[in-house]
Amino acid sequence: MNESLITYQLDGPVALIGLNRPDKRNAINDPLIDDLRSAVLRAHEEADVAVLFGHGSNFCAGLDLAEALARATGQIKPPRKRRRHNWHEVFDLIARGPIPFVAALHGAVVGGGLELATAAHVRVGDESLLCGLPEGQRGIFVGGGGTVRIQRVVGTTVMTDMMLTGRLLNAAESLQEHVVRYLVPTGEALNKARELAARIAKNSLETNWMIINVLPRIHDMSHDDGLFVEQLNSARARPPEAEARLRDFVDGKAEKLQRHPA
Ligand code: 1HE
Repeated sequence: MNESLITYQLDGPVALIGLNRPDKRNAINDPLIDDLRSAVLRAHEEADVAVLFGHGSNFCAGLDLAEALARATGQIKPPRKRRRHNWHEVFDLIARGPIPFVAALHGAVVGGGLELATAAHVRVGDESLLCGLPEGQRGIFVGGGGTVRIQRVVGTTVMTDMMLTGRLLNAAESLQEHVVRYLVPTGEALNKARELAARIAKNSLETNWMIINVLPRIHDMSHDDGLFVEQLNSARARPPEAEARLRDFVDGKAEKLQRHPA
């Protein structure tokens, strides 16, 4: 893995994955997507939760427009064999893999950056946040799953407006439109994301898997199919881990539920 484009660090059960191209505002080019893929697969192997963040003053400026131009003008030749990793594949590894992802967002989260962010399961933003979909201004279209994921998060009305008018969402609007669930002071998003990741890591890994893999699929099913699939998965949540956790509660050894600050 090219350590300069993606940083990777393991902090107990939590993998910290950082986009590390701050001079280009973490714009996503082919080498970065390849390195991101490697980091995500590594996290799948060795972590229970991952945190995704951006180095520098922005989370991610989206598609590398210079690389896109070079490709459009034939300066970058398409590979003879398709080697380039597809954004859909990599973002699906995040969204539908074995472990939850928490995204720490700040500064620009635009275009493909917003598509990447919405592949994560829990999103934290700070007050510097600015979310946008400037594809219309660049003469291109979303290609990292945004029509599916961003539309689901913010709804058709908001996404259509963002794309047609170029409207940017500030931090408060990003919270209102569910782009983020947590809003913290500038500079605090990564700390908050790590705190949430540590909390998520205490859950049953099996239940975490079901939350991130079963919920989105049931969302797309009919009422009847959804209940059926819920029943199957409910029956999966069996011993030994469930038994141990249930026994801890019955024996008074389990942590009591407590309110955490939002
Ligand atoms: C870039 C990119 C980029 C910055 N590709 N190089 N994305 C966009 O349309 C967003 C374009 N970027 C911006 O609007 C601004 O850069 C920001 C608002 C994100 C940040 O502004 P600022 O003032 O902090 O930085 P800057 O001076 O504009 O940029 C610093 C450098 O990063 C500069 O390069 P330099 O060599 O002149 O220093 C910029 O060219 C470079 N840079 N953003 C390439 N995106 C699969 S479909 C997905 C479709 C999309 O993602 S569309 C959205 C594209």
